[in-house]
Amino acid sequence: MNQYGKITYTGSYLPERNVTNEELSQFMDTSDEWISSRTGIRSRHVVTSENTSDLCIKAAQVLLDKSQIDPETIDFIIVATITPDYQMPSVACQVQAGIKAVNAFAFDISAACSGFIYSLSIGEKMIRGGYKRGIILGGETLSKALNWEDRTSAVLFGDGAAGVILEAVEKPHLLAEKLQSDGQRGSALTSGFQFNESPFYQSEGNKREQSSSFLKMNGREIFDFTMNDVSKNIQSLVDEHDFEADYFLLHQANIRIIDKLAKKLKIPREKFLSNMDKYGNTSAASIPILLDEAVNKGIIKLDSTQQVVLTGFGGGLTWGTMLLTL
Ligand code: B82
Repeated sequence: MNQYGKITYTGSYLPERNVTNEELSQFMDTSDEWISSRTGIRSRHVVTSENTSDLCIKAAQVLLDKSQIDPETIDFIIVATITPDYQMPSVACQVQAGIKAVNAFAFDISAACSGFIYSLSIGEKMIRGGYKRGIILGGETLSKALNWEDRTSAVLFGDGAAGVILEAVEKPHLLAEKLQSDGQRGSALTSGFQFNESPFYQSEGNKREQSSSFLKMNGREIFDFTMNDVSKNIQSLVDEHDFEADYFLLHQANIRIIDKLAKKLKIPREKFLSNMDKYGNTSAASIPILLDEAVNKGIIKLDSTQQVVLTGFGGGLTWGTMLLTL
């Protein structure tokens, strides 16, 4: 018999330390007015001693506590992140060890702010292929990737982790998806250049490239990308499937992106959930944090027939939309 993936639980973990715009303005030339009027962000959580794996293990532990699932029954763990502790082992393998999911296989996905959408898509295919149960997480510590002397980018991001348990059921819940990438525009949003310190490596660029190990973004270019490519992606998928969405959960980068996309798609703004005021842009973690918050508030009900659109967009460039029924 065919089987499909269904989201059965959501969970999240935010590091304790909360930093307001006001606090940033004490050591950067910025202000609450400047940041909140341009971005909708008022505060963000940042790590003071934890790394991405710590946040992800805590989010996974929340999922296990809520569901009372035995970690030995988890078949796979996928973590979407662009700020892993190490290149190797993966954060997903660290989570496996942390929660003692001894029977799982585990790997990370690198697709920036689309990472959770890509990972959920992959996880759902795993279940269609026969696996029964997986944990899909998005987790980031962007605070370690930022140039804290750059007031235009450092104020935008925050740390956090969240995710879902995905389980096999008989009916499809992921109804349709459209994932896209455009590597040609990769330079619009970059982070974490790894330079080569081998004695054989002679590039002049090696030193200059050091500056670009920080997160760098061309705000105008990626903003235009959301208005052109991301809006078309959502519109075409929704039209193709005559989808009547109750809610839209988009990557939380900037309140103006949400406002303008709602207008462009001619969809009531109230259908777009947002929480970047409290968390800033948490990259791959933003959609699952938003989803968990909506579930905890009772706005989204996991055992309903609600129809939900999830859309991620970010570095790569990568973007993608999923149509779900809950
Ligand atoms: S901005 O271009 O500087 N701008 C327009 C909204 C402010 C007046 C800007 C800012 Br500030 C913050 C984010 C963006 C943006 O477009 N972000 C993204 C776009 C596509 C994909 C990912 C992101 C992201 O920030 O994660 C623009």
